[in-house]
Amino acid sequence: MRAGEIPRLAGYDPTADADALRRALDEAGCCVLERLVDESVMAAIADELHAHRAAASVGASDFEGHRTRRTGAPLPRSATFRSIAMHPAIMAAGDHVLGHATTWRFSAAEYIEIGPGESAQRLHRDAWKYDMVDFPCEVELNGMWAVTEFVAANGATRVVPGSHRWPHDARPDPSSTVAAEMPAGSLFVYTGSVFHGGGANDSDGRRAGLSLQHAVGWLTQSTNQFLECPPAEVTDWSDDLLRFIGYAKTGNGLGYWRDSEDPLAAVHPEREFATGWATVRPS
Ligand SMILES: O=C(O)CCC(=O)C(=O)O
Ligand SMILES: [Fe+2]
Repeated sequence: MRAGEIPRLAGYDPTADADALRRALDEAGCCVLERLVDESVMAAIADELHAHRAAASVGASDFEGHRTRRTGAPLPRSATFRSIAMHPAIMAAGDHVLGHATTWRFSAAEYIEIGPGESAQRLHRDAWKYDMVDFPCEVELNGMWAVTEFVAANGATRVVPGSHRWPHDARPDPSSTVAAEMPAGSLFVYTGSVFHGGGANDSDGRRAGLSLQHAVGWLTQSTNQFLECPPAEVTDWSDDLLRFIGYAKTGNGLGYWRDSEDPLAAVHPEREFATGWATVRPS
């Protein structure tokens, strides 16, 4: 791993690559996992989401991009996305970066298409969304699936490897970024404290990616999962996925509902769940 470069793994083998992934996240705050899934998986997700893109937001702000289309809610809209939302590489990265919290969970995902002529997004830390609090720990583990190939010319995410260790008031120079270039089906994972931003698209094609956010269980999720994935519409989803998107208690007295009930009981009223909100984590 060289300073200033994005560490890379050829896919992710949980036995052989776990240490290298953890080292990459510690030292660079990011890693590219090349060809983690077949391109056809990405194509299937794009197909499922394209049905919704006509209504999606374009150019809502400078930050969101005036030539960038953002289609939300891939979890309820794409069964294929649901099948990779808990990919072992994501779980390993999240456990490493956010394992200090009682639980960490899915926060949001967005299908981002950067169109020709788009300029570079302002460099930022994703964790700034939390009122720019200077947290003493990592609070987010995020990612970007390459739906199309990502190259510098078409707007591959720009990143400053190692900037997760910079002080709170440090700001990068755009010339210090490198492009997270990767073939379709690859995943770029990065912590909420790494400076990055969407790249300028100087090509004549679209750059499509699926942006992922995950956060510790004690922070608000970016998108409201209980509105996007309401109980009556998720009865056939796995418990693991439901827990992962927020149907779970966490911390010491967070996430319960009504009479100290387990939120999963809202999806499955026919099943028995333990009640009580105190101390999920053994002391
Ligand atoms: O589109 C990209 O490459 C990055 C987008 C991003 O960082 C964001 O919207 O927070
Ligand atoms: Fe970002």
